[in-house]
Amino acid sequence: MAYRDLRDFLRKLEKEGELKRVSAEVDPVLEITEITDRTVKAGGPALLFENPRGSRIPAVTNLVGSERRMSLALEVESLDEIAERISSFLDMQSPQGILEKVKMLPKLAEIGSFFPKTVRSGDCQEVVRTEGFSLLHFPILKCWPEDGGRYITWPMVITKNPETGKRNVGCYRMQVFDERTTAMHWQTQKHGAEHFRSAREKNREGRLEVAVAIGADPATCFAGILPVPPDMDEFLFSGFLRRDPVELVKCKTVDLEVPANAEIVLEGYVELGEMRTEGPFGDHTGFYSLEGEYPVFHVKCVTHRKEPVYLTTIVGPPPQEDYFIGHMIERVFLPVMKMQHPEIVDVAMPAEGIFQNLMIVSIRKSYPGHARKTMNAIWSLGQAMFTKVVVVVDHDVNVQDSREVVWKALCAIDPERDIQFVLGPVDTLDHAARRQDFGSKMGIDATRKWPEEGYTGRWPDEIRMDEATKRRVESIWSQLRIGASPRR
Ligand SMILES: Cc1cc2nc3c(=O)[nH]c(=O)nc-3n(C[C@H](O)[C@H](O)[C@H](O)COP(=O)(O)O)c2cc1C
Ligand SMILES: [Mn+2]
Repeated sequence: MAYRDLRDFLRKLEKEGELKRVSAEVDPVLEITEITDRTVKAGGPALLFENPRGSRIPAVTNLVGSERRMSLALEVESLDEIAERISSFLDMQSPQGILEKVKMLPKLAEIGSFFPKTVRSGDCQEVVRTEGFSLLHFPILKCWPEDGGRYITWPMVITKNPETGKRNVGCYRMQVFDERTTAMHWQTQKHGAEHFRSAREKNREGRLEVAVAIGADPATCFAGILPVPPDMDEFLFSGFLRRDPVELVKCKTVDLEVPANAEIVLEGYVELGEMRTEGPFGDHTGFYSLEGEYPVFHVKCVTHRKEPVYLTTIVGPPPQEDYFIGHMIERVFLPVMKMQHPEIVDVAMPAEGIFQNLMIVSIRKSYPGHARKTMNAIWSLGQAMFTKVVVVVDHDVNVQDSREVVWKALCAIDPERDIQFVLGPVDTLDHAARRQDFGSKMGIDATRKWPEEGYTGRWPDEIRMDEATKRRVESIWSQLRIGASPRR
């Protein structure tokens, strides 16, 4: 059974010993960050701050900041289960006979059942305020000392593509300017930014309607973060993840729909001719992203549940909660990558690589130059385009083990020969790039080199003891009186 809403999931976490209530008064300015940062890094529980200073609304952090909670969020034993579900859909062949067609029906019906569903009313509209509301009533965090202000960090920002009318959901941080306005941190290549630009092209004086939902069942909350192709509804994907459609209600003042089970909704618009300085913000790179010019979101209506809970997350020096979300995305999208590029065996994005800096890919190499083909594939694959360093290794390297990768990859390269530079779009948050949004990327071909690739030597075997010797030593180990056998 899918979680009904955020509180349903919180109840589950509490039952599992995965939620701590903090009743002491703590400050959303810096203190909640420091507490949360320590808790994530210690592998600790989700936190429900019941008395954030200056607000009557409780705040939740570290909701899915561990593998266990991520599995609970998606109601699986391990993330591989979701990958298998995806594979089973991707594997569907065109049916040969009537029997096969009939067999396929349940699967097709299942796909159909994931589409979001519009319902007449939703808990997120228990309270509707078009007057007398203030963003300052919510326990919105100022995360790090040099931050430009308070930031909403886990919103689902909903807009419609002005060309196609298709919905987009994105998680873009929002700096609170005052009671009714925030920044809208649409990074250049993101779908929200595309909507903004295409609306502005039509009419510089116009507005783009925006709805922002905060807090819902976990799979719905992931909608904003999932890197799905443009014009594909993120809520459809959330429906797939939760195995139950996302229910949506019409907003009160804008022509958009929001998850009916959301805790809090902000309705309003972005003025297409208006930009304002946003930042700095202590970002997931572990550094501050500096001030920049971004659109401004004007809130004209706030709706919420009767006693709303405010969901937020911290980004900063890794690992943070976003590492676990990114890792989930990596596992879930692996089958999709494999379908397009069947040589891919596994991929890993270690926490220190902050997603955009490092991707390690293992491949089953079957032709000369295959590793370089894979790098180019990564750089053309949605948001993986940002990957600053792609390391391609052979299929027998365990990419999930960074030590093994450092050892084997560095042994396998002749740097001048095996490193390739390309120019292209880079992440807006990359402070080292020569220009914002534009710079170089590097691919390292750390696979065994073939004669067909110009390698004239003989590639050595990796050292492994033979099995007979291992068995013999095991059998006499205790007689040797060395101590417990260090198993390999
Ligand atoms: C906690 C968190 C905060 C994020 N903040 C931003 C942000 O401020 N701006 C941005 O463009 N992307 C941000 N992202 C990344 C986007 O949510 C992500 O790239 C998403 O896929 C964008 O959706 P889109 O492809 O529909 O544009 C954030 C991600 C997380 C997990
Ligand atoms: Mn999108």
